[in-house]
Amino acid sequence: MLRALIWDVDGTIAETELDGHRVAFNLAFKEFGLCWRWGRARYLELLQVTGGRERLLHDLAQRPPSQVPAGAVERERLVRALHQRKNQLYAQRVARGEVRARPGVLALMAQARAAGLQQAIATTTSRGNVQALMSSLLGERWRAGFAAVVCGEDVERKKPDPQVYHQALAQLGVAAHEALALEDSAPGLAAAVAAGVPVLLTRSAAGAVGPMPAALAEGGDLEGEFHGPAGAWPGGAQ
Ligand code: XBP
Ligand code: MG
Repeated sequence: MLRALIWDVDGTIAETELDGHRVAFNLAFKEFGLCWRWGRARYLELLQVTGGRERLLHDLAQRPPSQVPAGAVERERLVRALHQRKNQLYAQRVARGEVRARPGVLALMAQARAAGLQQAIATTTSRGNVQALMSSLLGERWRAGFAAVVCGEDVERKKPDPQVYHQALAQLGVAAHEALALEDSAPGLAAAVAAGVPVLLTRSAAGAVGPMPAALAEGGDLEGEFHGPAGAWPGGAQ
């Protein structure tokens, strides 16, 4: 029996990546006097690396030595400062209402609550970003509607590692097969599947490309039709 919905954040609840985090990163680079800019195509490549700080470290490792601080400590310090500033700039954009929920998300959250399902968040993003987005979408009291909120700071290994799902399931007190995950990306899908949680894949602008047979069902926005081995869902599920 289905007892809980577990929500990914970036790409699933809102299209936060290309016009949210990416733009905030570029603003932070500019403020720090760096000539770096991440275009949309480059950012789509970089999304294979989950976590903003990890993404930045990965990008730095590919830059010519003249563009990055020589020492590992200095590099780490720069990445930390850039990531912190990026998150401030991202939160400001969100607070100005520049990031909206994807179609069908708020309706499904309300339906799940009315049906007595528990809800949780299992994300790679920082807690401050989750707080900024969810309070912008649902109001300051949003946290009361979620039995568990597991974020990037809570795990040692980010998605595609299943740790974030293991923690969410433990806090919800449900078995993996009693939950349904909503994910938009390959690393998110892999994390949920590795924890044994079935996934409804809601493809986003920055998320999954190509066939994703590990998903229980897949589609675009949540208000549309989903398809899986059992047929179309929710319209014509067998
Ligand atoms: C997606 C991510 C995040 C965001 C940035 O997370 O990889 O890292 O791009 O957030 P999910 P931070 O889809 O699991 O929500 O900069 O705070 O890491
Ligand atoms: Mg995602």
